[in-house]
Amino acid sequence: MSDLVPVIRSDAHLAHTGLIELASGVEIPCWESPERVLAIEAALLEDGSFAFDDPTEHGRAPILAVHDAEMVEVFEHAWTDALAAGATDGSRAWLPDTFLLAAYRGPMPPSELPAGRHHRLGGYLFDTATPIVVGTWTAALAAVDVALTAAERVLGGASLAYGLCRPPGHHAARGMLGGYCYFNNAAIVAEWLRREGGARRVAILDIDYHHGNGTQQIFWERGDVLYLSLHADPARAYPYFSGYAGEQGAGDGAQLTRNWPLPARTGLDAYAVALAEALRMIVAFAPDAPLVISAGFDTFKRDPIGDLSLRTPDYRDIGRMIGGLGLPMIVLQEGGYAIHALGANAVALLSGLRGT
Ligand code: Q9C
Ligand code: ZN
Repeated sequence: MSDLVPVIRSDAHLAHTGLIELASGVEIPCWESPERVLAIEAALLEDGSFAFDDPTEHGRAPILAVHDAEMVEVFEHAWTDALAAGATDGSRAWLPDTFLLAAYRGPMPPSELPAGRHHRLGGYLFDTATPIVVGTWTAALAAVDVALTAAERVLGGASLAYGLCRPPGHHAARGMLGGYCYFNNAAIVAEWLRREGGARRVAILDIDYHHGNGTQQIFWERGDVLYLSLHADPARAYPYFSGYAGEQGAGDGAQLTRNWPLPARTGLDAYAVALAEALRMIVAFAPDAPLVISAGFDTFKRDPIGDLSLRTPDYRDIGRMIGGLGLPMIVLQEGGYAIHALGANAVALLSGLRGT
């Protein structure tokens, strides 16, 4: 237990800075900022139990195993097309004017497409929280490499590895970006464990404050991937349109999605009851791969966009509960916006997971 925990991190995220986001129609600084990762890195370094490493490149195949190829292409070229068209002077993030909802065309056949891929991006967004800047594509690719490199460390024998992903991933669906997420790092790892890691059954436990709509969508009909999520009740919380208790998967994936929508101000006691249920489902599913954990600290009592009430020491208890499964674990960073507490919360969770 004295082994250092591998932490995979990259500087590529630093160039992904959106500047502003819209909150209830008001322009505010982006909560999802580079400082989040810097704060976590500083705390892990200070703790001394962690060994930092950069990711290795895995190319596009693992991404295309999960995401729509056209979406990936449009995302890759949105920034340069916007620049080339004079649609941005490069000083601010790009966001499309229009979002292509199913209701736009109704009974009409699909329309022809605009020439610029920055405009086409509007066919793949579900909110305004995925700003595109010059470093966004590179950062999103690096976050996937961070996640896959962490997975490789665990397959290589580490009982726990932490992928310090930024941007996060769990709101990105097969053909849709949103919620600060571009590529679904956790889903890509789960699919990669199936295709390249020799696994037959992979479980994903999502403890971010928000429902992981993207991960749920990607594996909705899959009999080989269990998706479990504890999150704020979407009746009041983002992303609003998924994460209700009745959503439990379909087809081969029937009963292999499960959601625990939580009331405002949920603290450790009620959280632990839901978590224990989720852990029992993981045991029953009997994964033969490392557990993939989508870890968000926006469940923290003082998170600026959350309303749950977990405190720093609670993350150690949560970690101990999950670690009690005895499964190897790949922890991937999702949300968490209380910058001053992110480092302590990450140290607490990871310490609990490794049983200290
Ligand atoms: N006023 C993750 O935590 N906007 N994404 C919320 C609140 C988007 C959160 C607005 C929140 C996305 C990975
Ligand atoms: Zn979140």
